[in-house]
Amino acid sequence: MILSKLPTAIIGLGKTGISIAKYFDKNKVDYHIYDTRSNLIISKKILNQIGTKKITLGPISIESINDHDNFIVSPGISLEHNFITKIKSANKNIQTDIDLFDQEKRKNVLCITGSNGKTTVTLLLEHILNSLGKKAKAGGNIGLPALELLETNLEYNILELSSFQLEMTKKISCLASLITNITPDHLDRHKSFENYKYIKHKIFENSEKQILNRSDQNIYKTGKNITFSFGSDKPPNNSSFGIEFSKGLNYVIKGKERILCENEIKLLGRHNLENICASLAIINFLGLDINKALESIKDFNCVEHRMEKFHEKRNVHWINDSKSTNKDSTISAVNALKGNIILILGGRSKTNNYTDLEKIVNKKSIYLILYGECNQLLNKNIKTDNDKIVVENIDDAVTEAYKVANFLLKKNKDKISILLSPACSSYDMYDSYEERGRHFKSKVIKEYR
Ligand code: UMA
Ligand code: ADP
Repeated sequence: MILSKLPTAIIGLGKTGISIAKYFDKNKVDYHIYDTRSNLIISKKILNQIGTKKITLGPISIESINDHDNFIVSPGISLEHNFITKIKSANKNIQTDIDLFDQEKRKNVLCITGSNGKTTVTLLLEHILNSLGKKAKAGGNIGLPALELLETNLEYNILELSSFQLEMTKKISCLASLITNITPDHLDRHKSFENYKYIKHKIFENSEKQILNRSDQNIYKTGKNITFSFGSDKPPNNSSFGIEFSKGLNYVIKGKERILCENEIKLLGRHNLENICASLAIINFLGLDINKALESIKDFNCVEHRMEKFHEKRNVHWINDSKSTNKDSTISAVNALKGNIILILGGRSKTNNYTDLEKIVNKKSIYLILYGECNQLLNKNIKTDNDKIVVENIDDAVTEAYKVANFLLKKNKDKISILLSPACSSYDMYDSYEERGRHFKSKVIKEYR
């Protein structure tokens, strides 16, 4: 509830800011939008909707801060930003769109966070629930702002929440919540791993049920029961899910029973079996039909830019995993593949510590192509006797990867995977990981179809 005679300030004129403006228009709340980018080009559609009088671009002055009591802040804006510090020291109220969503008291809210696998679990859950005839929709970090979910009557509201969104959120109440896993990420913004872990755990605070990942030491076990848990080990009870490896194949198990084999699904890799376990743990908690859920999982396709096998010719398989923006997701990606692997890494680095990745590169004899802003840093930090080629950009990476593939084709008959799983953000050369992934795919299709 916004209780103030002054207009509410919305900070950020991106997807979130626009969704808040729409929500306020509907609820007749007066507002003013700020965006610190002076050169932001605002589309005609947005100008018509909001009007120039309600928008201020450029640095936010102290006078403007005094014009408001309440500030609704977009996730891209860090707590460290100097105007956030000023707003805080002026004792003003700071909230997020997720707080506004919470105040609507929607029933059956399911919240997902984690370092890797958020989007896959969120979309899997949406897919399973819809296949079971339940009206469910996913929003939040996945791209559709949370407030847009309010436009439809839903049986289940699924929220993918990032650490950016959770950081400034005061309260999100839900029926069940889940942290897929926690490994260091976004530490440039959150400063320490401890703080990042704390922010991720905020998702559990007002959740009726916490669905726990038993195998992840970074997820606090609160002492509450661990029924409806998931993990990569054997489950402790019949309402929990895990993974078992037998005779060359991985299986999803419920209690002691094998319920799904990796060769029955379209998703690649053991990490995706973990994502399936996470989704099934929620479905089981909701008391829904697990057998029907398993059937729907079998026709769930990979999500674009996540282990997306988009081209195959002469035993060379091209895979776009551009969403892999940290080294842990790249480790999962290479673990998912058999045969020869040519790995394209690069972009804007988030760390100097590539020890775990270096180990797996050597263990699996992976050929490396290093591109982008951190190509030299990767070259220095990943030591290997295998071939390592340093290039400037994705186009050159594709050309070099294909040369290595041709060399391998002459040498042995094993399957060859050329994998873009960069372990770094895309911001050195692209606006998003999607743009990077699309560029990669179009270059490959243009040259090697
Ligand atoms: N802005 C400022 N000052 C700043 C920073 C940003 O004014 O210091 C302005 C920008 O100029 C821009 C606006 O804020 O106009 C953008 O806001 P935003 O960066 O919060 O982005 P939105 O368009 O609102 O999108 C956000 C999420 N973006 C981020 O968290 C960076 C989207 O997640 C999310 O899909 C969307 O809300 C809907 O909920 C994207 C993302 O990259 C996909 N997420 C990160 C990730 O997945 O790793 C966390
Ligand atoms: P997020 O939304 O958390 O970024 P995604 O589902 O989009 O997660 O997957 C991002 C990347 O992480 C993909 O490249 C994928 O290969 C990898 N990944 C997905 N699920 C997991 C998991 N459970 N554990 C480790 N890595 C994963």
